Amino acid sequence: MKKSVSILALVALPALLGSCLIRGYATVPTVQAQVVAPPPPVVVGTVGVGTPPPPTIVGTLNPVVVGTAQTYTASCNPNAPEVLNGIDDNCNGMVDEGFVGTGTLQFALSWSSTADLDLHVFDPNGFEIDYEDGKRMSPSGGQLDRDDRGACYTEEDPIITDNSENVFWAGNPPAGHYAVHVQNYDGCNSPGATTFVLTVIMNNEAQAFQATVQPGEDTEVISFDL
Ligand SMILES: [Ca+2]
Ligand SMILES: [Ca+2]
Ligand SMILES: [Ca+2]
Repeated sequence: MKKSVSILALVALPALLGSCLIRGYATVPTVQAQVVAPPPPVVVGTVGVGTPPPPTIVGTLNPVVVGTAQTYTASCNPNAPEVLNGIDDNCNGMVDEGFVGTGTLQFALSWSSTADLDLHVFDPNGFEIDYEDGKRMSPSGGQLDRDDRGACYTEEDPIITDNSENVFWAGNPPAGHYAVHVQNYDGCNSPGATTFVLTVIMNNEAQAFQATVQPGEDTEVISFDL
């Protein structure tokens, strides 16, 4: 009997509650929703705006003189115009900017005879950058963008003679060992030794070296590790 009562109570209770709930819903007042516009986004930084800073090599340039080269202090004047001559005329840590490529790492060669000197840069991967076709640009990003043939130029190969050559990395050069050679490819009416200046620039800081090279001679001038 108790079970019957309990069952009846279970059946009846939801009905009673349901009716209460239905009446309760009917009395709930209508809520007027208010749509509020979200606040405008706040710009915290300037990521992606403007020109990114140029890459900077982490490390110190400490070239080691391999042969008989001497350190060389080039004269310059901050008020002087930069001209194409393989020298940093205006003391801004870039050689011949506006005429040749500059960057995080730059090698500039200049000389004063009629000889045809050649700049050779060996990068850490063993790639030799020089004037030859297929060797002017290394897979690591180094590039020889100026070759000069001294007085050996011909009508078929009329290269203006400013006695300067240039190799540069616009981006970050690879870490490792670098070696720089200068070759006197042909004296071109200069039978004796030719004096040259090799300038190395890293992060706009230049170091220069002076040496001589005989016609037909190839001399390693400096090497260093980055
Ligand atoms: Ca300069
Ligand atoms: Ca110059
Ligand atoms: Ca040359």
